[in-house]
Amino acid sequence: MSAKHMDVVIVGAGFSGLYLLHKLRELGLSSRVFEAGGDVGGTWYWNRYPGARCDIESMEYSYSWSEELEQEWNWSERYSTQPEILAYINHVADRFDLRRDIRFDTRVAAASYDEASNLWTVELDSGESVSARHVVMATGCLSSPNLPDIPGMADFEGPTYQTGLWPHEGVDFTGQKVGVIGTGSSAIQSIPVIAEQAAELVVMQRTPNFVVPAHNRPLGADEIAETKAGYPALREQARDEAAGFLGSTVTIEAMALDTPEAERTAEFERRWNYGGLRFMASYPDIGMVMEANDTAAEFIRSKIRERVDDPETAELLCPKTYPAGAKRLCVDTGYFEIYNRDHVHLVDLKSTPIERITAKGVRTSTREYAFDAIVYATGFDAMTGTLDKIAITGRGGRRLKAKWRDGPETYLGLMSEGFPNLFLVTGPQSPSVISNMIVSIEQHVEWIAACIGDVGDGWIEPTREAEKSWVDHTNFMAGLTVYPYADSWYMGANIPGKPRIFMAYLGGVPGYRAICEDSRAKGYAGFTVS
Ligand code: FAD
Ligand code: N01
Repeated sequence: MSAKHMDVVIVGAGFSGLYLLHKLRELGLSSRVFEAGGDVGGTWYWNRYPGARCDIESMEYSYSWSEELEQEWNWSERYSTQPEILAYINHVADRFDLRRDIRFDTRVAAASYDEASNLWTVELDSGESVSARHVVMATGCLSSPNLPDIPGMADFEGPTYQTGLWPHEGVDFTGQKVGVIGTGSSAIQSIPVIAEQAAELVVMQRTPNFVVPAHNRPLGADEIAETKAGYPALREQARDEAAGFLGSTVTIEAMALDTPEAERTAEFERRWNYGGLRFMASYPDIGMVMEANDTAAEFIRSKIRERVDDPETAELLCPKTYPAGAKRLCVDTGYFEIYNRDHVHLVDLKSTPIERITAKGVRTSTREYAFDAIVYATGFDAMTGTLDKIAITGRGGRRLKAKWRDGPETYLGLMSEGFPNLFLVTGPQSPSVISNMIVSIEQHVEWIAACIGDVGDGWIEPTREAEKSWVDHTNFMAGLTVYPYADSWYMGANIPGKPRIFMAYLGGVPGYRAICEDSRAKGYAGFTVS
C-alpha cells in the first residue's frame, strides 16, 4: 500500500473500479484504487435510502465475467435491494482478494500529466501524491449528490437527509412529520417505505414522473436454476440488446401510429403486466416521434388515474410536459397507492413554489409546512459532476473542466483529446446511463484494460478530428429522438449553469461495442498511439 508509483491508478471502487482492478491484475500490471468512501460498492455504498433497489432485474444486474461467481451467488428477489447488491459487491471484493489494493477514505483531488516523463501525478486529499503511467476514472455517472440551493436551508432545526448520502445506521421516521423534496427514482422508491413509518408525509413535487410497475417478487429456486443453466447465452443476448438488458430491443416492426388503438393498448398492457423498463421498447416510433410517444404517455397517465383515488391528486401526478422515457423512467412498488393514505399529501411546487426553508420546515408561496425531518431526493450532478470536482490537467496545462465548459467532449466516451492515458469508464458520450450499466461497465473495462496492455509504457489519446465527429454523431443520434425535449439530468438541465447537451450515446449497446472493437482492430483508429 505504500508504493508511490504504479502502472495504473484507478479512482473509484464501485462495479467499474473493482472489475478493472481484477482485470489489470490478470495482465500482470500494478494498480491501486483510491476510493472516497469507507468501503467498496460505489452507488450501493452511498445510496442507502429506504427502498433503494435496482431497476434492471437482479440476474442481469450482476457481473458476467466469472462463471463461478455467477453460479455461486443467489439473488433473492427479481429486483434486488441495496443491502443485497452491496453484500454481493463485498462478496466479490473478498472472493477475488481485491481490498489489498484499495485505499478507502481517500479522495483523489487532482491528476496532472507531465509530457516529459509521460506520467500522471495523482494528488490525494491526504496531501500525498503518487505517480502512474495510466489513470482510469471509474468515478461513476451518478456519484455527486445534488443539494439544491434553496434560501434558508441552514435554518432548519431538524435533521435533513440527501438520498445519495444516506446515514449508514439508517433513519427511523416513526411518528414523525416528514417532508420529501423531489419525485425522481430515489423519491419514488423511498416514499412508500418512509410512509410506512411517518405519522405524516408531505411530498413536494416540482415535476411528476413517468412510472411503470416493478412487479417485484421473490425469485424461485427453479427460475434461478434455469437462468444459471442458460447464463452464457443470456449474457450474450443481453449484450446484443439495444440497452444491454433482455427485452430492450424493439422487435415489433409496425409503428405505434399505424397500429389500431385496441391492439396498441393491448401491447402496452402486456408490457405493463410484465413490469419494468421493457415497457418503452414497444414500437419503433415511441422514442422518436412525439405523437407516437404520447400514446405510451397517455397509457401511463391512464394507469395513474386508475391507481390514485382522488382525481385532483391523480392529475397532479400525471406527467404532461415532456415525453415518456425522456427522463429516466421510474420503476415503482406501491408508489401511487401511497397517495390514497390519509397521512400522505402531495404539494404541487409548480403552482405553489418553495420560497424558503425555515427553522420549522418549508414555506411555499401559500403556506408553511412544519416538519420533523426533510429528505432531499434531489438527484445528482450527473455524468460530468464528479470529474469536474477533480482538478484534471492534461497536455500544456489544459484543464478538462475548462475544455468541457460547453459540454463534454470525448471519443467514444473513453478518452478526451489532450489527456493521454486518462481513461473514463462509462464516460459521457457512451451508452452508460441509457443501458444496463453492468454490461456497459464490463465492455469499457475490458476495452480499457486491453488498451493499457497494448500501450504499455507509451501513450494513447484520441485525435481531435475523431473526437469532434464523435461528439457530432452523439448529438445527431440524440436529435433523432424525443430525449432532448425534457429538462432531464441527461441534458444537464437539473444543475443551474450546466451546458444543455445530451450526455449519453443513443446508438445502442451492440452498435457502440462494434465501433469500439473496430477501432481497436484497426490499431486504435481515431486515436494517436505512441
Ligand atoms: P459508482 O458506483 O458511482 O462508483 C464510483 C465510486 O467512485 C464511488 O464510490 C465514489 O465514492 C468514487 N469516487 C468518485 N470520485 C472520487 C474521487 N475524486 N476520489 C476517490 N473516489 C471517488 N444502473 C443500472 O444499470 N441499473 C440499476 O438498476 C441502477 N440503479 C441505480 C440506483 C441508484 C440509487 C443509483 C444512484 C444509480 C443506479 N444505477 C443503476 C447506476 C449505477 O450508478 C451503476 O449501475 C453502477 O453502480 C455504477 O458503478 P461505477 O463503479 O461505475 O460507479
Ligand atoms: O434524481 P432525479 P434521483 N426544488 O434527478 C427534484 C438513478 N436511480 O436521485 O424534475 C424542488 O431523477 C426534481 O424535480 P424536477 C436513475 O438513473 C435509479 O431520483 O427537476 N424539487 C426531481 O423530481 C435516476 O434517474 C434508481 O422538476 C427539486 C428530483 O428532485 C437517477 O439515479 C433509483 C429541486 C430529482 O430527481 C437520479 O435519480 C434511484 C428543487 N430545488 C436513482 N431540485 C432505480 O430505481 C431537484 N428537485 C434503479
